[in-house]
Amino acid sequence: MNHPMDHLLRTDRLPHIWCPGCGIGTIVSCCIRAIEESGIPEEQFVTVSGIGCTSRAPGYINLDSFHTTHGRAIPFATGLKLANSRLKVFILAGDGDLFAIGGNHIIHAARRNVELVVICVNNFIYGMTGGQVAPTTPVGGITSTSPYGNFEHPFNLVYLTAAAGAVYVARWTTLHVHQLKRAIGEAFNKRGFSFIEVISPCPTEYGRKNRKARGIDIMKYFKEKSVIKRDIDLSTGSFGKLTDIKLDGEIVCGKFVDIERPTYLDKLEELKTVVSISLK
Ligand SMILES: Cc1ncc(C[n+]2csc(CCOP(=O)(O)OP(=O)(O)O)c2C)c(N)n1
Ligand code: SF4
Repeated sequence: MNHPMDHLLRTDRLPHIWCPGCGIGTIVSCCIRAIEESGIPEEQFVTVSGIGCTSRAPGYINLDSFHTTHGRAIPFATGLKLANSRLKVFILAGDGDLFAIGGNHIIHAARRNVELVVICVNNFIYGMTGGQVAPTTPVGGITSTSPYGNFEHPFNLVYLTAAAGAVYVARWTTLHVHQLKRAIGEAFNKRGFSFIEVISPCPTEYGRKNRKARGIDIMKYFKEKSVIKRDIDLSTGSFGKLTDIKLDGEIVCGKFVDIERPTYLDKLEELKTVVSISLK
């Protein structure tokens, strides 16, 4: 029997590679539902990924899609947007991809306000390559390269992108499917750089080492520990209530930035006008 969303999946590529209990499939489902509900013609959407388990997602989505090298999804996507400003370009990438090797690109794309939607699958680890420590691994988290517990301070991804200049910033878990779908839809309608962090289970590499070996154990943790806060506005500097994610600690979810400011292409057009007038 066909599913109403089948036309947005490359069903000939299925079954997918993800482990049982992995959260990436849920995120793909939220993306394609948001596309469907957005009313924006499907042919305007393009999806780009880097590398890692997450990066397989665009391979399963039936849109124009590109699987680039580790860390380079954002510069590639920026090129697409600059070449054709009508495109709705969204990136699906891992926390390791976006904030380790590609860490430089994400802060500059946010600073420039390039119109992109970045959906970061944060599973607290490098999933595909054997569960190494990531820039998001909570302090004390066990990974294959931190067997006695991670001692490095992790990035708080929503602080970082808000501080860099993103016009839309939100965090949800894979438990919050309605909120996540709505956030992706809102981001598709923003002019500028949007960032959505999705806290997602990796039972195989992260869960197994941290007393949550099944996807359901991690979903229970999300249910018990996630707190939706509606009164945090990172664009005005009300940072106090948004704590870092600690091992087994609270996960503060919500929309933290939703502002307007000129995009990179707006500024470029403005400059072209100024230059053409001054050359006359
Ligand atoms: C330039 C480059 N460096 C390193 C790698 C090896 N590599 C492949 S996937 C990966 C980790 C990806 O982790 P993350 O982005 O968190 O994605 P996940 O697998 O957890 O979804 C690494 C280091 C690579 N493929 N290319
Ligand atoms: S290793 Fe982790 S992130 Fe990768 S497919 Fe398996 S559960 Fe998902």
